[in-house]
Amino acid sequence: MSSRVLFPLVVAAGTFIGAASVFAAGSHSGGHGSTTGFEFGQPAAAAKATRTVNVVMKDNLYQPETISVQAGETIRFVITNKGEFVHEFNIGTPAMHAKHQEEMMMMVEHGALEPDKINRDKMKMDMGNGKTMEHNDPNSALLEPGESAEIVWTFTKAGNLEFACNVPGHYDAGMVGKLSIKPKSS
Ligand SMILES: [Cu+2]
Repeated sequence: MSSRVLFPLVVAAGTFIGAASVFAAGSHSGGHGSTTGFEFGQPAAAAKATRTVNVVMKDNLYQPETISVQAGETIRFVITNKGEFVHEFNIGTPAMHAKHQEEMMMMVEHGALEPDKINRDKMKMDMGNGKTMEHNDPNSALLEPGESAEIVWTFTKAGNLEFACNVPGHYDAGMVGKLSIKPKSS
């Protein structure tokens, strides 16, 4: 099945989610808790990176599908969107991704996110509560076709995370990979 069809279908389904309840859950820029409140680590300066991991995004998959790091490592992820649609590389727990998917649905409903285009001006619009839909989470890169970005991240503790694309429909279509953080070797 063509993934070209999937996106509009999912958007139509999303209209059943009341916009008011989505706003109540917090705006996109403020909805993740504080940007420093990640349990599994924090963003770091590029100079601190000890290893580079290249990630290619396509419609709708990642290459590679699994990434393994060690607690204590600082990884420079170089992410490139080689697909025909907007894709995201977002590091988080399954619960974080579920919440982010609601926020992304709101971005679609407000015209900030189209299948192959990010309307960055619309994301900066004040939603009436002093918050915007701006996508500036340090654990995420949201990219149009052909774009690249880097995330430098220090992983502080062992555990299992996912890197995922929370553009509506993509996670469910399988655009999610395993990110395992092994205990620090002593
Ligand atoms: Cu995607």
